[in-house]
Amino acid sequence: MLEREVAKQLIEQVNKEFYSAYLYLDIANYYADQGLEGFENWFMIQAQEERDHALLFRQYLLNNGESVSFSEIAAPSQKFDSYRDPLAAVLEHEQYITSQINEIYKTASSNNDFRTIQFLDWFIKEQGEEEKSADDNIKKYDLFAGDSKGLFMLDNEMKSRAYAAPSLVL
Ligand code: OFO
Repeated sequence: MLEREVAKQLIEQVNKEFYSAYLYLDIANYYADQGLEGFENWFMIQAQEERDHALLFRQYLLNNGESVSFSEIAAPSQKFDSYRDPLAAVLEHEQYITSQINEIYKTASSNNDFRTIQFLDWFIKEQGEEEKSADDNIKKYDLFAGDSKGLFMLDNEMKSRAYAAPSLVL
């Protein structure tokens, strides 16, 4: 069993990770509507990674004797006015998720919950990578997508992203 506050925050994080998956599927829908299949692919894979994250939090809770119940996942509500808008929204969202994981880390630290700290280490690193890739996407868009040829090439590059299962195994 885990400390109540640690368990509570971990369960909330399951929902936040599923929301991230939902948000990225919504963004994939947007790009699909625009005919940008590479961007769609990139976000379909990102959504899959977020689902993996949710399931890792779920498994960690179960492994520690906690029961998990799911709560409602909010509908993503953003409307996008340009191809760039979702990329900026993603960076902001990932920074928010980083802050949430840091909050769980703080609670685990103040409870001397070294097991949860060790579990969260993977997510701390993962968030660093996700913030970087979100920022890279914005930079690439700003550098290369100024005309339709550049956008076409960037879309092709996004198409090459392939799914890889998380390196964390519980
Ligand atoms: Fe789950 O890593 Fe992004 O949000």
